[in-house]
Amino acid sequence: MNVQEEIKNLVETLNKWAYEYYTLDKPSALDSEYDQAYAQLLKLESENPDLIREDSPTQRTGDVILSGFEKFQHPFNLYSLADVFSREELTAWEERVRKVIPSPEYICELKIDGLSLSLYYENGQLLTAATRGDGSIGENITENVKRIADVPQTLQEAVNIVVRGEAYLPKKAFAKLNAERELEGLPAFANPRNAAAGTLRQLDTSVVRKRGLATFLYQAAGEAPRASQEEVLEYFDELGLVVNKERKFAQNIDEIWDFIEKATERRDQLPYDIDGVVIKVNNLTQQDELGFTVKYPRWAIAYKFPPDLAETEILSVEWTVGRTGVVTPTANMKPVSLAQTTVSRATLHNVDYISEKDVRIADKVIIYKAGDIIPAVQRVVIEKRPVDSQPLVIPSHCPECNSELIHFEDEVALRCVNPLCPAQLRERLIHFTSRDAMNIVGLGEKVVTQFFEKNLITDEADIYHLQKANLLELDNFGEKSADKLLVAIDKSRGNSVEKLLFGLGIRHVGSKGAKILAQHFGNLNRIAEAEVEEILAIPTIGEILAKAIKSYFAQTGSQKLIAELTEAGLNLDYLGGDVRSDGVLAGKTVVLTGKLSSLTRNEAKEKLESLGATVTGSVSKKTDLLVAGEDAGSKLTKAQELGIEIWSESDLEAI
Ligand code: 0OX
Repeated sequence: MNVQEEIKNLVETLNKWAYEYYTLDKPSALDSEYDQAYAQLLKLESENPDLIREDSPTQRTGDVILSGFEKFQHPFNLYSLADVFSREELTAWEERVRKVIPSPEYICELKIDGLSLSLYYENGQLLTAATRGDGSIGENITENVKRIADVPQTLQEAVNIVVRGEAYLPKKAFAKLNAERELEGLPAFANPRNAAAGTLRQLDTSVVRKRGLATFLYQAAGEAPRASQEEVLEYFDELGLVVNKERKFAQNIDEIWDFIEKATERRDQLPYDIDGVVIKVNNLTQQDELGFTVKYPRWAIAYKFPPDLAETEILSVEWTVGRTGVVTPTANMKPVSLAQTTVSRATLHNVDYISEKDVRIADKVIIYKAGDIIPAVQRVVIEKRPVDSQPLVIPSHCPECNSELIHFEDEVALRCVNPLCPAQLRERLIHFTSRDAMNIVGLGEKVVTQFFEKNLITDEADIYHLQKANLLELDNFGEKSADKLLVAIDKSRGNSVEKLLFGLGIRHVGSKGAKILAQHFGNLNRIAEAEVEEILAIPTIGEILAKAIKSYFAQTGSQKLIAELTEAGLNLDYLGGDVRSDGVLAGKTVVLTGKLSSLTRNEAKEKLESLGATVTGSVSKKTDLLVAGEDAGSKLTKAQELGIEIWSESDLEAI
């Protein structure tokens, strides 16, 4: 077998396995077999780049940074659904249907609480994916949708078809994402739907891939490929598109209601969020007869679930200090069952929230799960408030170190600004060792807390001076675990610097921001010395972050810590590989436009980046250089107007 054939075989086998895994839910290969075949394909492709096939699974995982999303005009108006909230309203709709179609057959589907999107396939290839937008104009999110694992790049048949469906974040992926965001000091997403929406609007496609979005497709837009909704769904399944299996025929309102009741009961056990049930007339000719109102189809309706509520009592309010000094209130409540879990704590967010809700000790409150996950207070039952009730006392001093708390004007948060506050230090250390930061395996929250309590570490640099004897002082620590931890600590010295930068816990600096800064400057000392303007020259970095960096490194405490970490042998360079801080375009912001002939756009981008440039999508005052290929249009004109340096493709090649 020649290489070309071997590549073809591998691509076909891997695509088949992916189809079985994601669509049929019946994998025929082990994960390790898949990984092995994938690695072999990668190897052959890197040795024979001209034999890389468009349908290769490796082409789906390559990531890019997008500059934004273009508007997308849908060729058909994408209707949304009318909502009903009660059996009465639903019955009224069903009776209206019956006036036109005397004995309709309905199909009941779960209403997935995600984000509506449409996929455009031509000759079986995914060409474009767009959000619904206002139903007429959406956004082109093709690159991101290509990173959703269960969306086939190639259908099982080479057809032209437009499909609509929902992209959603499974509950498990949502919980994992929020746990990670908490570690990064980023606000948690309120619910999986918001998280899915935020993910689809990511400019860094690698983020989309990692977050684990999934889809359910439920409608053919434009000309229908089959005669009924059920047949359309079966056809989607044959094509390799994921359809929800939880659907049922119904002949009348009782059968519809039965499906709704069962869905209500099963809702919490489903691995994804649903917010209701969609009922559709099954026969597509009958759908046409019913037609549309100005906004909605008459042949379908959404029954929306009422929110789950429970009443309980506030027992106490606890204030905890996070690593950035933010002091957050949490209510302890009488345990109560809510949406199938027992709830005894609810976040009260911040001082503004407390005064807005006027929550008091001993109040009876109605609680719900924000986004079906996080318990929150909907309202106080004022008529049940005890007569002697008093507003909550907002602490004036830190519950851990007793220093005065500050309520900055531009913030809702209450802050402990004592840099030596033990709670902050402990939380900072936990953050420093966490996976996206220094990733010291074996040095999690419990171990850090023990070291901290035994006074063995007081700041980040102390971690690197721990001795085996210190480790053996800890509970459940023997020779083996001590040696292992020492190796993990030592290994972290060699991390690429973005991990350290993120681990320092600088306000507003998440792991992504840290990476961008590290890539751009190449070394921690260069970041520490950079002026706000220099940092702002990076297009994706805003003023808040730039100022936060400047003010962090201006503090003597930070300078001392960096000196100690340097002394302890930590690597301060960006090791990501391809970016050279000493390249001829180091620190320059470059835009590529027009058609290139000798390089692909990606190759040109890689070349520019290897010369130290940051490549962005639009020309602005911040642009240093425009590389213009053939037929360059408005970007070239704008660059000329702004007096920006312009290179041709051959200028770039000449370097
Ligand atoms: C859902 C869902 C949404 C589409 C256009 C007319 C009928 N969120 O799960 N919409 C539809 O169908 C609409 N079906 C669904 N299952």
